[in-house]
Amino acid sequence: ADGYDPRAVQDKWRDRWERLAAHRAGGPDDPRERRYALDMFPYPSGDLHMGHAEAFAIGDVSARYWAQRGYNVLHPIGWDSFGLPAENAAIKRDSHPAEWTYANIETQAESFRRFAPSFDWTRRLHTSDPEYYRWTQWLFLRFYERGLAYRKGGQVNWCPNDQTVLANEQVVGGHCERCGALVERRVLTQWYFKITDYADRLLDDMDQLEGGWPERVLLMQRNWIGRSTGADVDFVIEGRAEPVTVYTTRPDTLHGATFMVVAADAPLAEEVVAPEQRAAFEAYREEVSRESEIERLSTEREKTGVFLGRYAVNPVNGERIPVWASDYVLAEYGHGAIMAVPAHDQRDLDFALKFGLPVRVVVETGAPDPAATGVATPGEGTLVNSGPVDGLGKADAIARTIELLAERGTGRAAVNFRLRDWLVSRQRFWGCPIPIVHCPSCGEVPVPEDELPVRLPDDLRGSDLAPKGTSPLAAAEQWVNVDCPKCGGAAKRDSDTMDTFVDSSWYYFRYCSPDYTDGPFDVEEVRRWMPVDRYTGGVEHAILHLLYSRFFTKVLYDMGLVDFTEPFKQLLNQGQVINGGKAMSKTLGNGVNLGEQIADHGVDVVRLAMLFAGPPEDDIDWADVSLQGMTKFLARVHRVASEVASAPGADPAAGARALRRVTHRTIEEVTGLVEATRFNVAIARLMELVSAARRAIDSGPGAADPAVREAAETVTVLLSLFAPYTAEEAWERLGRTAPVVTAGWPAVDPALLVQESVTCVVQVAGKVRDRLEVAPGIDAGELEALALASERVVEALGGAEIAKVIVRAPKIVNIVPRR
Ligand code: ANZ
Ligand code: ZN
Repeated sequence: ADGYDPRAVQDKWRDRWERLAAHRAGGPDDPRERRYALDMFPYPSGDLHMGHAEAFAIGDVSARYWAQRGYNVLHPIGWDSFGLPAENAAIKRDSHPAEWTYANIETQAESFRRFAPSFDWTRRLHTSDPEYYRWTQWLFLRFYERGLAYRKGGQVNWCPNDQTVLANEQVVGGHCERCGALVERRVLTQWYFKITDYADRLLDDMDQLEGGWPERVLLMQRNWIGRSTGADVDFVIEGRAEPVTVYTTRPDTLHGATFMVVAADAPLAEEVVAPEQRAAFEAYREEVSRESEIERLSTEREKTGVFLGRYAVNPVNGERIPVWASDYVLAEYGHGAIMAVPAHDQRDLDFALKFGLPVRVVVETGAPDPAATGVATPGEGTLVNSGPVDGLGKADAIARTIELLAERGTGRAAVNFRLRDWLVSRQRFWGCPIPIVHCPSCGEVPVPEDELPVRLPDDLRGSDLAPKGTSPLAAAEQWVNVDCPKCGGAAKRDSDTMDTFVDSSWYYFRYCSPDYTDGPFDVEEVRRWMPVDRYTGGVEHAILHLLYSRFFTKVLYDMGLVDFTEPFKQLLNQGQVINGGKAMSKTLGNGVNLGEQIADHGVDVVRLAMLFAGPPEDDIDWADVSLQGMTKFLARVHRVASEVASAPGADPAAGARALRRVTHRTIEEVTGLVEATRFNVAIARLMELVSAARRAIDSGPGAADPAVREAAETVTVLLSLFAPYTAEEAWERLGRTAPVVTAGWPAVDPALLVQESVTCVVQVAGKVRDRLEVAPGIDAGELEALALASERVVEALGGAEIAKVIVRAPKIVNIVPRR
């Protein structure tokens, strides 16, 4: 309607930006201060979708803002291109996973070009390129040398659908995070990264992230690491030489321990069970092995268990307590056994009431008797029935009990973590091969550095890749059989590949020197660019990816390769794009296609709508978004620029002062709002400035006024963060020859921010009689004179004599008449 079509100008500007290399990061000699704007790199699962568009629109605002502020900005892009979907697609299409992967990458790259985030395309990387995974393997070997990569046998999570193991982190509520299948437990030998060695540092270093990361993400990380403090207590088991150690957070309640529970699936249960109870125990254990993880962890479920026919001796009072096995105690936490204090722990109480075991209160909390109510009292109180700690409060009783245990050598203070080591091996093809050879005489032998990368074979396709329970690589004879690097004898390559979270744990280092061939990154370049100033991406990565990346950074620090311990100073989690109040899904049929939105409305309209819909952290309901409103706004900007275009440029100082004040206040405010990532409010301020410029053209000084040009130019530069194509077009209209992406951020004239007048209230005998507009710096004498000269004041006084004049410049004058 306004003769401006945001879609029409896209190709023209895209080509020009690319010719200009407008978004390329400066080299080592660039003297400007540096900023690193990082976006979570995409997985090439198809074309870009609405979620990508939102995340990358948000990330781009920071990058463009810093560039306009004169920083040397690094804003790279790449692909997280290993992973299962590519393999599944290859099986279905009888092709190689690379075909699907790289075709999708090209599709996404083309969509990105149109969507125009200010990427430095020269740094593009793909984690599935041998040039990249060579260094993933190199890092694996460094971890191996440091004892941080190791193999162990044990129970693992197994997805029966994807036919591969899963890390604990990839099991959500007992189901495979990817495909939703119910996860099984299997005993297998697998590779792990020893992230537990870093548990304390991963927690403590979070102090550095306070303020820069969302509070809830820090909380999620803390809970995931799950540091708990308490004591290890040794119980002698009758008829067994070794004592059994239990971990407890409440050593103060030791006198209330009335039985012990061992995890039914822990080797310990098998060891301690008495001969006459073995049959019952084995039947129970069989039952437990068929239960899913969800069932086991449910608190709703009735407790189950079996007596093991043994007694343990409480080290503080010599009391004999029965030893049971149950599924509510986990084999892999603490020592896989607990002392049960039913009065003060709900799980233990449920168990005691079910099996008729005694309940003894040892902490008087004032609440009713747990044995009668069925409700345990875990809170604070005074110790009773507890010998030497009677009368103490919880904290003192904990400290005293630990002292007593330590004196007798039957216990000690202890710390436990929920965090487990990171299981990194996967029995799938499309991932980074593990650079280890297994030799019958030498054992595990690292692949020599000069033989990296261990490349994936390119002749496996289709059904060669179908899940068989072992890696498809194990069946690739040519590939798997090698000479041992140490003894030269016949040996086999490790046929597992790495979890793709390994690939993504270090890609942001690689961006600093993507073509470097002497190591995973150029140490100097990383020193220059990192840590990342702002990392933008989805909250679904709040735990895993960020925890692993933090772990990698600390290992690199310990290796002396980097001089910082946290990779991301600031984290910005965008919300989701939903439709009609619900997440988009095939079943609901409420999906919105990004390509269609862009074809219908243009890139700028889609970007602006996403940024204007609310704060970046909030979900965007696409059903509530007004694309027409955004189109109209951009057309208004375009029209203002066009009308001003015909007017000659002149010194803005000569222009309408009121409009200039609005312009400069807008610059000031938008600067603060963008810094604080309140992009939606920043856009609202721009809309107000456009309205002010419109009014100045229509009913003010007109389009030829230099202040109107100043307003139009300001709008254009500020708008370039959000709607870059329209901004570029308007800038050209305004007669500027260099593109707006190189314009620089407008400077604020502080004189125009100063309030020019304030309202002074004039009272006579306490009643407001007049209001005067005065200069903020007016002196008391001048203000008194002005007030006394006011017609309304004279009228109110009615000739009365003045007793007193109280002046509080510049706001109040109070005149007191004589009575
Ligand atoms: C006695 C006790 C009394 C406990 C009481 C709690 C309250 P967090 O905080 O998660 O570390 N526990 C220890 N090992 C366990 C295992 N393998 N499986 C299930 N539960 C286990 O929890 C530590 C508490 O969880 C420990 O403290 C223990 O129960 C239980 F009034 O010991 B407590
Ligand atoms: Zn050998």
